[in-house]
Amino acid sequence: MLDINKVKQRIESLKKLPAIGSKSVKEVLEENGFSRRDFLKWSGALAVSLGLPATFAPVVADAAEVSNRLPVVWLHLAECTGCSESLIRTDAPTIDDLIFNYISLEYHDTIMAAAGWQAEENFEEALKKFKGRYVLCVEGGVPTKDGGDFLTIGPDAETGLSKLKRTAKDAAAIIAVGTCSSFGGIQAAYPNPTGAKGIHKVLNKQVINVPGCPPSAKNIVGTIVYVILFGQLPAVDNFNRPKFAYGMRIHDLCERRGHFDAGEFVEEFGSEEAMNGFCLYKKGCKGPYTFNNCSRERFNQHTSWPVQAGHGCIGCSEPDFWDSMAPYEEPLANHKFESISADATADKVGITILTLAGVAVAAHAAISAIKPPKE
Ligand code: FSX
Ligand code: SF4
Ligand code: F3S
Repeated sequence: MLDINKVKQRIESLKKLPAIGSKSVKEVLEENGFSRRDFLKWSGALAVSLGLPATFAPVVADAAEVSNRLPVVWLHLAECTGCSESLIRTDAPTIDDLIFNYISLEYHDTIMAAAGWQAEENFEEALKKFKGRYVLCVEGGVPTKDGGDFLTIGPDAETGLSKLKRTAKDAAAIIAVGTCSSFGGIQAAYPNPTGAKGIHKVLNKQVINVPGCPPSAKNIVGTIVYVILFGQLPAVDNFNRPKFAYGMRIHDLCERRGHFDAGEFVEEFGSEEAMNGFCLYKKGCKGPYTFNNCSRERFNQHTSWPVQAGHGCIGCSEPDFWDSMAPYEEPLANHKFESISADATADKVGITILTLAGVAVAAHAAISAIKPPKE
C-alpha cells in the first residue's frame, strides 16, 4: 500500500542530510530555461509513468529536489556507453537530463573530471564515506571467463568482476542500467567468448534491471526517483524489471497497431505502405514480444521512437535479444513456426500473432503472479 505520509516523512529526513553539490534544483532548471511550472508538469508526468496516483505529483517533485542527498556510484563494465550517452548527449537538455546530472553522481567513469589514480582515490573515498548508503548503478555486462580478465579497470588493472562485487557489497540498492548489465548484452551473443553475464548472476543481492539498448531517460531517472521516494525498489516482473515501465508490450500502445489489426503491412522499406505508416511486423518488428514502454514514453522529449522512425522494434529490452530476436528484419514467426509461410495472407499472420502474443502475455502474467512483487 502506498502511504503518501510515509513518503513525505522520508523526504523530510533526506532534506536534513547535507546536499552534495552547491546548486538547488530550482537554480539548475532556471539556468536552463525551465520554469517551476515546467518542473511540476514533468513531476506529474513522471508520477503517472511510475504508476502513482496524481496526488503523488508534488512529492515526486520533492524527491527530485532531494536527489542530491543520495550518493550514486556508477560503474561501467562491458558495453558501448550508449546508456549514459543517450542521457547526456543532447543539444538542449531535458528535465530528465538535468535531474540525472543533479543526482549526486559521486563516481561515474564517463563524466567525472578525474582520471587515473585520482579517480581511483575518489572511488575508494566514496565507498568508505557513504558505506551502506549509496545507490550503485551499473552499465555493462560482466565478463566472467578466465577470472574476469577480459575486462580490467584503472591503474591497478582490477577486473570488472572484482570491482563490481566489492562495490555491490555495501550498496543500499543496485540498479542495472541497460540490457548489458541486466542480461549480458551484445557481447554475450553466441558464442560469448568473454563469458559476459548480467550482473545479477554474480551478485547475491537483489538487482533491479532497467533494460533497453539503451533504456530511455524516463526509465533510468524514474527508477532512481522511485528509490528516493520509497527507500526501496519498485515492484518487478519475472525478469526483475520495474512493472511501471515494463508491464506492457510495445505492441499494446503502438501507433501502427490499427494497421496490424487491419492486416496492413509494410512489405518493403521505402514503399508507399512504409510512407503510409503501415505495420512493420513483416519487416521484423518484435513489438508483440517485447515488454517496454517506448510506444508510450518515446525518446528525446517524447519526440520519437524506433517504430515511429520507420524500423521495427528489435526487442532490445528482452533477455538474449541479440540471439533470440534475430534476424531483425524478419518476423519471428517465419523461423519459429513453420506453419506460417512468408507469403501467408496478412490476416492469417495477424490472427496467429495475436494468439502468440496472447500466450506471451498470459505466461508473463502467470510467472509474475507466482513471484509476489518485491514491494
Ligand atoms: Fe549496453 Fe549501455 Fe546497449 Fe550500449 O552502457 S544496453 S550496449 S546502448 O551502452 O550497456
Ligand atoms: Fe507496432 Fe510492431 Fe505491433 Fe506493428 S508489430 S503494431 S509496428 S509494435
Ligand atoms: Fe528497444 Fe524496441 Fe524500444 S528496439 S528501444 S524496445 S522499440
